[in-house]
Amino acid sequence: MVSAESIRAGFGGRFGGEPSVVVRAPGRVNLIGEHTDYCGLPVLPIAIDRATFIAAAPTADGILRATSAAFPAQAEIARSAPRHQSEPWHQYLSGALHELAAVAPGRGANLFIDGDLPAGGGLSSSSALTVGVISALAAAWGSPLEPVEAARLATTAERHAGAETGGMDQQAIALGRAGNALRIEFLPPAVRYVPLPEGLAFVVAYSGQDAPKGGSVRDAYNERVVGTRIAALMLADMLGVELEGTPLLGNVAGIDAASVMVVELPDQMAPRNAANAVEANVERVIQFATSHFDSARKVPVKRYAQHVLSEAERVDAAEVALAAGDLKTFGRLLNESHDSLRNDCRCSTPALDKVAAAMRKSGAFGARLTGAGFGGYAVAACPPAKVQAVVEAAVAATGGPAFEVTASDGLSFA
Ligand code: NG1
Repeated sequence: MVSAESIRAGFGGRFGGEPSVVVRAPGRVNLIGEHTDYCGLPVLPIAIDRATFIAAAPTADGILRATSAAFPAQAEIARSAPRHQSEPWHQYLSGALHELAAVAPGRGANLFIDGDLPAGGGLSSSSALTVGVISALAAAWGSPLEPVEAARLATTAERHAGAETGGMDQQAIALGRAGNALRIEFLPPAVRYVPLPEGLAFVVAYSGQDAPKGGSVRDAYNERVVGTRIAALMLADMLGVELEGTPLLGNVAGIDAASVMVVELPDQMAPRNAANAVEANVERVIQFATSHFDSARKVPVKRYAQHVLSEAERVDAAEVALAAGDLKTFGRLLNESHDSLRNDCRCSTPALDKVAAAMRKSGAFGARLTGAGFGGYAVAACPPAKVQAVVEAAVAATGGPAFEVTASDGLSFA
């Protein structure tokens, strides 16, 4: 088992001496509110009892050296030129260095990274790494950050790594609280803790397929970001609403007519055509990480918007169900979320469908894919007495791993 002691020993074995800082950055499981954060609409995740640990010590030579127990290839990145990493996990280190450029310039650091948080998609191992590294480096360089600030910098750092991430994962990791889910809002930013009722346990199960953000999944994810921005632009135009900056469905979701007008959206549209249609600058749709996106590429619009607007309503209903201890309703909402992700957002896979169905059948209140989808993990909500049966059903369906997770505290110094 990985602990603060084992990570200190690992650091000593690799670099010699003691780390000056050890950070624990937990993973997260999103209970409901999928593909909504980048639309400015709420999410309901928990931080979990699996984490990535980062041991750090400052050096004087301006080089970041990092070894991971889980990933190959030691990183050696000059602070003066942190870009262009070919190894996917090095991209997150490079993004972290970019965000910390103004902190103790010229200094370097040695990092040893280990943990029990599986990579593979859905449990936020990339964000745990990024939030943890930013927090560890800032502390090692004498400028410790508030967790919420580490989350903010990590969100931008991950966008530099190529996915136009919405910011849920980094905040859940930074601000998680044992026994609670977090309702995270973005327009305007706010976090509210939602106590989890008695009689509710969570199991996560691997689908058997990796969904790496550094590869093909990045493009599929960004396509959904672009499709929902086109939807926001078109809906605002139909409703006669002026949107500033990035068009987000969250800016129109509160308008009653929006959920009616959504059926009028085109099935598919290219960003360039959408911008022309409403006389907007196409840069508002394609920006930042998605700037590599081909503005002439047609993307689904209506069904992505239908998923997002219905999912935002399910987040509200799920919070009410948790407050009332109505776990049947909570489970039904998870199932409906999965169906919408499969049918409208189109980000499920046969393996995710299979493992979610197996967990439901074995006594879960409900089950759904968690995270971006395309592989990775599913989550089930179940009575504590059913945890074993749900784990066994999941392993039988896809080969596992599957295990219970509990809502835990966020980022901490160990
Ligand atoms: P995962 O697949 O867990 O990395 C991603 C995004 C989230 C959110 C979900 C979909 C990153 C780092 N995270 O989560 O912000 O948009 O997909 O709800 O890109």
